[in-house]
Amino acid sequence: MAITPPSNRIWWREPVAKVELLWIVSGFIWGLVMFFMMIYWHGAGEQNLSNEAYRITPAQFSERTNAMVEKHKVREEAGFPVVRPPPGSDVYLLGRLWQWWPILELQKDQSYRLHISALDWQHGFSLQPTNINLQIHPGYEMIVTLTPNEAGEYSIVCNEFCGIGHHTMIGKIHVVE
Ligand SMILES: [Cu+2]
Repeated sequence: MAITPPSNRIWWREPVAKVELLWIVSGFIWGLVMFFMMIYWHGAGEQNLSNEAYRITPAQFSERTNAMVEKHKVREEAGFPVVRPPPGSDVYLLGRLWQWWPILELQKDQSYRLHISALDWQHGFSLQPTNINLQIHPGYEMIVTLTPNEAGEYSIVCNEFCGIGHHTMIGKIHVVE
């Protein structure tokens, strides 16, 4: 009981029992395994992206997105502009209540620098059906160098609860041959 002091006054200098030592050492080794697994899985798991993050104001980001849309818009789909930026270029996608804007049309096997940011508050970028997830904050842009390797229609789901219209916050990326 903590109410009475330990009988041995210098209680912290007891020898460590064998089982306890074994427990500490095996726990430590397992911790190391998990640590290096994180690094290994980053490369081998094809799931975590090597992304960059920079500060940007929502106004600046919105301006850049609008400029890209104006320049490379090819058509409209359900009121959303569909943008087909040239391969290798900087592509912008913004999250706001409650949409991912605009719709992107990318070419298979071409690389793009995809910038993603939020205009209002936190959103979650989740690319379906692949399992790619990014946390999107206002004030920062996430940049991912992306090379789509399969043609098709991808959905972007917001997976960070962002209010009453959260479940309607679905975007789209077309990957064409
Ligand atoms: Cu949301």
